[in-house]
Amino acid sequence: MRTRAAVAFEAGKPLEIMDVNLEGPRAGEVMVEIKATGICHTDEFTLSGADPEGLFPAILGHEGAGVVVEVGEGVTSLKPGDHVIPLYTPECRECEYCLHPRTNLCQSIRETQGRGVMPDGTSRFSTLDGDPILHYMGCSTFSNHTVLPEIALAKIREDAPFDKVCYIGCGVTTGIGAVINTAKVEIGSRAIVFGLGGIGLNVIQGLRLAGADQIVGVDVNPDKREMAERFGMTDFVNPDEVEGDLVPYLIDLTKGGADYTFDATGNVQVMRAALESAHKGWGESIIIGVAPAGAEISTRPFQLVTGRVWRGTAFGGARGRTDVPKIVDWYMEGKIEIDPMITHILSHDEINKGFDLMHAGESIRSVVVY
Ligand code: NAD
Ligand code: DAO
Ligand code: ZN
Ligand code: ZN
Repeated sequence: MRTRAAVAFEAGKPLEIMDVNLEGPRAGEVMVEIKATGICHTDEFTLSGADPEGLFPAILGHEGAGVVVEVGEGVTSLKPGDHVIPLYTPECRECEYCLHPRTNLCQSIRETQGRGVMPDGTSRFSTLDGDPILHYMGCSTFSNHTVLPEIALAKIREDAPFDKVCYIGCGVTTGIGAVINTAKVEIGSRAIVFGLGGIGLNVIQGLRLAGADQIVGVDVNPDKREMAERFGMTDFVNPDEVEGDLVPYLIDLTKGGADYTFDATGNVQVMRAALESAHKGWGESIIIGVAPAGAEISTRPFQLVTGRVWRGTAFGGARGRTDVPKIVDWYMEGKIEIDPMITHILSHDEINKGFDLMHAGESIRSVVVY
């Protein structure tokens, strides 16, 4: 079939909105009509060329929601008409990783997904001239229709609005999951969140949900303060306004260091500050941000010898097919909020504007509605 997609032909160039060919689903695959897609910082990371694994030409987008239109041979868990959220971290429920209780990093299709192809090693997308176009993070939600493996789709309730729950496909789950699944924050904890963007705000609402007593937000952009307060931030720190070093200031503010700190910036200096502002003896620092190609983190090993813990998290430690439908329920039941964070709604043709808004620091989440 033909569908309309925003294609990334080259790093650093705007996406081109065009008709492309999409082959139907093969065995174990599902075709989905995407109804809405969020533009995440990670799409920009790839488009800008900072992603060492970035491939072109490709159809980017990994945060979306839509409806199943066709299922391939052997697909048993989904049928046409089902509402779904694509998963860039699949859940096969069979591989060594899925069976291990301490990770969500299903590896069953990791190698082919990383090469921008389906598990059989081929792409379903091509230009109208027949040149192949690659998939992205196994999702390619910047296309009106896409094909994914069955294990990379979470079935969700049908009354959930696509233009809101698409954000659960990455930002919401990553932020809330980092608190609940990775850090396992306890009631009464003190926490610091570095970076109050689309991920950091969800860390903040996760901390509120977990019952944290003190939630410090750190951002160089003072415009992020208001929204973060709305989601539960108790103290705001702009590093540019702190006299002297940031880390001792934060340790003082949290009465000895935070029980949990989170990096949601992708900046390696910030990651170091996050680790070092965690409490001596027990503080844990969780890296969420994705750093540019070749970047390295550093600290004095004594920081770890004296009891601080450095961790990372992908997709908030969530097992997508199991956890994403539950997070959709939390949203529908009013336990979590999404609407205020969706600051811009765009048409498919306006998708590049979403990247401009992100660069300007003017959006939290731009959502493209098809
Ligand atoms: P964003 O651009 O919306 O937010 C980043 C925020 O950090 C901005 O508000 C910015 O002002 C702030 N910031 C930048 N430099 C800072 C500094 N030196 N000190 C304090 N604040 C600073 O980005 P986002 O969508 O929230 O994503 C954040 C990071 O998370 C990115 O690196 C993204 O790639 C990554 N990410 C990781 C996962 C995962 O599974 N681990 C998933 C999605 C996104
Ligand atoms: O299993 O080796 C692996 C990699 C899994 C990819 C996880 C990516 C998480 C960070 C990227 C941010 C996605 C928006
Ligand atoms: Zn994302
Ligand atoms: Zn698996």
